[in-house]
Amino acid sequence: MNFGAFARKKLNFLALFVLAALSLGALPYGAMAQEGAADPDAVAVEESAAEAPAFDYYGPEMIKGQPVGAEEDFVESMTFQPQFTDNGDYALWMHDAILMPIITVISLFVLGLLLWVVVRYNKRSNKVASRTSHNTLIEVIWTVIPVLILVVIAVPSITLLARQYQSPPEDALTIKANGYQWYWGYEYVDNGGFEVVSNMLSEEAALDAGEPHQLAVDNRMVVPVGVPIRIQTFGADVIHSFGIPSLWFKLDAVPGRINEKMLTITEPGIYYGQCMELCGARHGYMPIAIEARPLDEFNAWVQSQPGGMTRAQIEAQNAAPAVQDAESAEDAAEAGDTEAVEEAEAAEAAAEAA
Ligand SMILES: [Cu+2]
Repeated sequence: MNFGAFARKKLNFLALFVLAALSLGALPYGAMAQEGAADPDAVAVEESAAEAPAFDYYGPEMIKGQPVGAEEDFVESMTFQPQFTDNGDYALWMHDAILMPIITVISLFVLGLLLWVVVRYNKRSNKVASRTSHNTLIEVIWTVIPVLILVVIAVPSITLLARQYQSPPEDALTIKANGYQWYWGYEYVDNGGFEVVSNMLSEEAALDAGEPHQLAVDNRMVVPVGVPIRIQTFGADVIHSFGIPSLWFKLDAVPGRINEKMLTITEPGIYYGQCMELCGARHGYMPIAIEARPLDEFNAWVQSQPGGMTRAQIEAQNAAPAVQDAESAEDAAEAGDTEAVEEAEAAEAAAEAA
C-alpha cells in the first residue's frame, strides 16, 4: 500500500469516528433527569418532622450538588456539576480551559480537511489522480504537533492525578463508608464508632421534604467543612462505589479491603451522589446524601448521635485513666511500693504522649 492510500484509509476511519461522535452527542439526555422542584411548603414539613432529634438538619435550600434535568437547563444537564472541592475546581478548569478548546479545534480542523478532500479531490473534479506517495515535511508536522499537544495535556493531567492520590494528614477525621445491598452505612471511627444507616426515601417522602427523589435519604452523612476527611470505603457484600460528582470524589467499596481517599469540602451544603458500581437489583436505589456543616455544628451533631463523642471528649477520656493511674501510683510510692512507682512513671509518660 502506498502512502496516499494509507492516508486515505486513515481519513475514512476519522470520518467514521467523527460521525459516531456526532450521533452520540445527539442522544437524548432525558434519562439523567431528576424531579427536583423545590417546594416551599416542604421546608415547613421538614422542620416539624425534625422535632424529635435535637439536631436541626439543613433544608432543601442548602442543596448544592445535584444533577440538572435537560428540561430545566439543557446545557447544564450535559456538563459537570459545580464543584465544591479544590480538586474539583482544578479538574473543571482542566476540562474547560485545556481539554474542550483542544478537542474543539482538532475536531473542526479534521472536519475541514475532510470537507476539503471531499470537494476538491472527488472523481469528477479531479480526473487525473496524483501519484504522490511521500511528503517528508507533512509527515514531520503531523508527528510533531500531536506530540506537542499531548505534552501540553500531560502536565495538568498528571498534576490532577497526583493531587487525587494525596494522602490525608495524620489528624484527618476518619469516616468509613460501608456499602451494603442496597444502602449505605457511615461509621464514625474517630467519634465513638457509631454507624449511621442511610436508606433512600420513598418518592412521596422525598418530594414532601422538597428533595429530589432517588437522591434524598432518611439519614444523611454529616461531615465537617474545611477539614480534611479520610474517607474509607468497604463493601460488606459485593463491590459498590462511593461517588459524589460535585465533590469530585469516587472510590470503590470492595469486600475484604479498605480503600482510602482524602476529601476536603469547601462550602457547607447538601451534596448528592449514588452508588457507582453495578451491585445488584437495587443498585440504582442506594443514593448518597452528604451534609457538610461547619466544625462546631458537626461536633454538635456527633453528640446528638448514640455513643457519639467529639475528638476533644475522646482525648479527655483517654487521658483521664492515665492521670488517675499516676495519682494512685504516687500514693503507693509514698507507701514504698517500687513496682507502683514504675507504673506511675509509665502512666505519666502515656498521659504526656496523649
Ligand atoms: Cu451499590
